[in-house]
Amino acid sequence: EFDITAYNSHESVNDYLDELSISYPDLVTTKIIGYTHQNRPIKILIINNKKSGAKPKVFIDGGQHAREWISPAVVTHMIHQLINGYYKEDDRLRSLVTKYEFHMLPILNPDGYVYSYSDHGIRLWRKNMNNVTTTNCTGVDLNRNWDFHWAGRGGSRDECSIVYQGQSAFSEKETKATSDYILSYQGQWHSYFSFHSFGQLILFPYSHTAIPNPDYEKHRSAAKSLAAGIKSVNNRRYTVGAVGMILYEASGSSESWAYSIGVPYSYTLELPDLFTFVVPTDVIEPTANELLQGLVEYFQLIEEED
Ligand code: 0X9
Ligand code: ZN
Repeated sequence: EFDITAYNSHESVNDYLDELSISYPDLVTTKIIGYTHQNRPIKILIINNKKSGAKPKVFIDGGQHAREWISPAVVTHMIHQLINGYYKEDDRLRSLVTKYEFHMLPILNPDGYVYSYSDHGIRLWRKNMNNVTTTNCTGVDLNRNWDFHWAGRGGSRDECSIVYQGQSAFSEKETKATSDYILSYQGQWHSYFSFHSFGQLILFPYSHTAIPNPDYEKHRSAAKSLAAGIKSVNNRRYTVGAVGMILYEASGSSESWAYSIGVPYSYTLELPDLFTFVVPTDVIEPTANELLQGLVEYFQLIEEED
């Protein structure tokens, strides 16, 4: 049922992750890090070749926003390629897997994804599916619910808004489970990436203000090599910048929270820009290829600088 070239259901993505862990027990493990409001498992996959000892950890999530299907599809495709590349002795990918430990969460917002994916749902649904109060409006914008400048500019207190921030920081099971997981390895992270769509942007903190963060230059030069690696594959251009400076203020978003708890490099990526959330499936594989080459050059640059 699972098809790596297509948009898959939440269940078949999770089944695929489990199959990988069964096929490659020395390299891959999966873990349920929590359950959603509608009781769906939030599943993460870890790629770790245990032979080479403790490695810097890299976290990649997708699907915070339900309608941005390209994001979970690309995270899943990257999982597929990293594992295959490792066993096929593709030097580029093998060295990534040997040097770094990848924690990949393709669908951070399962309830929203299932609703967007269902014939009975709304394709352009963004939020999760939590009924916070008794009004008829459903859902919290998970990327306004993280505990860093929560309820600042760019979120909303209005439950009916598409950027509703929730009743308190980490009020939502999805953000709580993911942040607890990240905190359980605090100090061990090298990078955090959150994949969204759309806009072809590589965004870094801060997001609550246009004031540059203390690591602005580091973040910018690493982002530039990520963009250069991406561009080298299909000539697709990503714009690089701090969220609050080049996009709009979005307080309570994940990449600035990750930076605030000590993840040295933290980014939100807006994937290819076709001016819609409904992206043809033939964009999945090239996007994953581009991002992997981007990561190769990104890690190279950081290794050289350190
Ligand atoms: O508004 C968002 O959450 C993201 N854009 S999207 O169209 N995918 O919804 C941008 C988030 C960028 N990061 C921060 N603002 N921190
Ligand atoms: Zn998004």
